[in-house]
Amino acid sequence: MQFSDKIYVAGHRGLVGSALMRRLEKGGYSNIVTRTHAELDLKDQRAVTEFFAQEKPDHVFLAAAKVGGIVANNTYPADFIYQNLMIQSNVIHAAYSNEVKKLLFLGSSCIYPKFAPQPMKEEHLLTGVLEPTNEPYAVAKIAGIKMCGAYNRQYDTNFMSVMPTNLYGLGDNYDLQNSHVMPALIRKMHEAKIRGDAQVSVWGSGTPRREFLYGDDMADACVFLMENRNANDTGEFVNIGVGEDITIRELAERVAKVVGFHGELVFDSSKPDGTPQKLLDVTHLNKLGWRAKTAMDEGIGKAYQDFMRRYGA
Ligand code: GFB
Repeated sequence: MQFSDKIYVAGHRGLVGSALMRRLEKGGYSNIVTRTHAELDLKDQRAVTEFFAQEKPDHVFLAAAKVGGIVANNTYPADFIYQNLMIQSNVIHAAYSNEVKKLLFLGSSCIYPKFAPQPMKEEHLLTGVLEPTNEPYAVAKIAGIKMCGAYNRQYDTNFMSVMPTNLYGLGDNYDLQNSHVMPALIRKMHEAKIRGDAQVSVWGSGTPRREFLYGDDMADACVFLMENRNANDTGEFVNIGVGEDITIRELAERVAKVVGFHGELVFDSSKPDGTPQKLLDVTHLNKLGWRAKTAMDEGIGKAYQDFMRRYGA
């Protein structure tokens, strides 16, 4: 990726997309093209085709997606499969048609089977049944990986796919129903502290294990791969994670400490647990030359500061 190259960041206002913008600008890239959702609906094939023909980007970060936590996935399965299939199909095909030099497609660690061996290696894809709460989303993301691979095979394109673990950080979604666990806990604990509540409700049993990667680390990994690696080096796709996980109970305790909530955690068994464990094997990524840098407590602290800046009372 050259400094003069035109880079399209699809989804530049999202958690990963906004981190990509910060990382690219810091890295000296200035020829970046973006469109808001209102300006360009990525589900609209004609609009995407016109946009690519007009802008002719050299590099594409495909970070636009319909995303959400466990309950959002479970409540809006049609939206998750339809929107993601449309967005990624339109962008990947337009990237091929317009001779984009390199594209990076962002997936998710939920592509792996519900009971995949842990830590999950890239080779575990499609070796078992998926977790039902997010199966439609996972199927869309698997289609994205396979689409990039198919275009590389048939058309000799250079489309890479990366599968991040659970992400958190600046610009996250703090909606109490639809968000992921980290932002939900930050908000719940902050509000409980302000109100002086004695308890905070944590969904599920608290026993599922999850791995958390800071959004700016994720962006750094994506730019590293775009700058230094090609689809031939990455294989079908690469996991992006930290290589360590914790239980949801441990996560809640850590967030409570950072936020300063000293009350009790109450586990709500009416809410789903989802996959029992999601830990990525990051050997492949480490061999390609990248590892995560942000310690979890530091990352939670920065996310909390960002929450306070945006919503704080
Ligand atoms: O982050 P999360 O919604 O997604 O939930 P998944 C992780 C775990 O945290 C689950 C528990 O066991 C939840 O029950 N949890 C506890 C909470 N309290 C809360 C809360 O207040 N809010 C939320 N949201 N969870 C998603 C997938 O799975 O992960 C997506 O549905 C995507 O497809 C994403 O892959 C990264 O890790 O279970």
